[in-house]
Amino acid sequence: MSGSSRILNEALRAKVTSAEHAAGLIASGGTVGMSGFTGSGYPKAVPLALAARMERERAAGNPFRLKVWTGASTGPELDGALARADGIELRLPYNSDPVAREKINAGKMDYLDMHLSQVAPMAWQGFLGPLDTALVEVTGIRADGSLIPSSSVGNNKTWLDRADKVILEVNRWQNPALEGMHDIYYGTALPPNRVPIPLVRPDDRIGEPCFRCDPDRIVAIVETDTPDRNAPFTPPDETALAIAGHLLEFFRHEVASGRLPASLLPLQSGVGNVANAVLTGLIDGPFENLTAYTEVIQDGMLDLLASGRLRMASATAFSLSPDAAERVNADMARFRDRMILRPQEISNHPELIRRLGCLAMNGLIEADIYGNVNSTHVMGSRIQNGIGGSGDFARNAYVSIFMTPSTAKGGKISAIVPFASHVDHIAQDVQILVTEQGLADLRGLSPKHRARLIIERCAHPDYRGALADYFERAQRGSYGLQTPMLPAEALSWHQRFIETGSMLM
Ligand code: 0RQ
Repeated sequence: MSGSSRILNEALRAKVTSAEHAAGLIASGGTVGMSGFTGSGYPKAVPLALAARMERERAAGNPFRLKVWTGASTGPELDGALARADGIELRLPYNSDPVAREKINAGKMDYLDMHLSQVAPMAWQGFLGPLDTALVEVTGIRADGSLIPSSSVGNNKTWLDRADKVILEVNRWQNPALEGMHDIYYGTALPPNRVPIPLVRPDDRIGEPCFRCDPDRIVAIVETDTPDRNAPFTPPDETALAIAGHLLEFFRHEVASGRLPASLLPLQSGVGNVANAVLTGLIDGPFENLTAYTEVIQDGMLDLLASGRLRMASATAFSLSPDAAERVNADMARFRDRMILRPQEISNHPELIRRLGCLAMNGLIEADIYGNVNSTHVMGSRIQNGIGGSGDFARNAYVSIFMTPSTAKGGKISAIVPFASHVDHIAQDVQILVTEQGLADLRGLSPKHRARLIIERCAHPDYRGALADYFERAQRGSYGLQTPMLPAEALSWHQRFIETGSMLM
């Protein structure tokens, strides 16, 4: 594909228009399914035009609001701009934009935080209501009218199939060599017609490289040339390196004990400092021929691919720093055959994750002494981001690992608490807990043994004594002794933080 236009289908080329015109085709009160996952592949021009229109309409006394569905997080031109214009009535399934987060926590925007694998099936089941418009970024349009996906796949196939009308952004900034990297599976169906998904290895291709889309439903096409939101990458700090060290030691031990093969099992990794440190650490580790069956390809994953340690990576999106994005773009031909981007209902499919035996590694906000994990809410009520794919992977993983620094906010918050103020992952879904202090292998342990190990291995020394004291007293004064608890005290650490700005006594 070359030349000035990436729209090789003549009939569709006639639908090219301005972002303002395209935004004018979207009616207030409707639902728009947008592309975008972890800051990649989201539409960049029409949402800005929509936000400008929302501001104008609001000034004229006609509030203009939409329900916005995506794959996961997007960028400031989408979530940031629409939230600032007070234009989002309901948002699902994941958000990390700071402006949108403030609106949600101020009660001005409804937010439905969902398991990422469940969004497309629920849209098909009809539980989420009708979908008026699909607004999807693509890399190009082939002569036969099929759409070359962009740097994320997310829920785009479902939005393109389900929406009454389709608006496309064709982004010239996306590397044309993305063509052929995607695997769009068209075999899903609702029960009772659902059949097994024929994927048995992370590198299996079971679908098509492009999206199909009925050209009659495409009402507008906007051409853009704008980069994805690529957040700069901070090198791992001491805490992240310590967590990575404990985890790599655990993997070595599991291989030596015969519980994991020498090439491990397909890796799933969250994003962020700690996850990147773990992936970087694997470059120097003894493991070869690794694979990844995960949600996003981030910097560390790319380094691991470049080192040859990682044979291939399957995901639904990229999430790269500007440097890494440049490296991928410059060397796409080399990377392309070793990366597969799939719809998120396949990248995060519980049945596939269980069958492939993924090693799931995710971050957390807090864990309690029994290993219940809160991934989403600060002090039980303030949403940070959302559950994302962590639930899809954690419950179904071969080994479910959660990792975090043992404190937050300069030591004023303990990440290990008597009782989690919100629970995303119940203790049964949390097998390994790691902080910079150490690693607790919770497999096969009853609640009281889990508590002793978590306090001893994972808690920060500033909080360890208070946790041990709470646990001892709970064993004497609890209503029952299966999972000892003092209800009136269990959330007192959070209350103290809310009142004094610190959990420290
Ligand atoms: O806040 O940015 O204001 O300083 O949370 O925390 O330590 O930088 O860690 O980037 O790994 O994020 C759980 C949020 C961790 C993430 C979470 C504050 C902390 C900071 C970020 P600031 P860190 P991370 C599949 C997996 C759910 C989705 C998921 C997440 C900010 O991992 O969103 O797992 N997970 N997806 O200060 C108060 C605490 C805190 C706290 C952290 N106990 N109390 N604030 N913070 N702990 C992959 C994808 O879905 C892409």
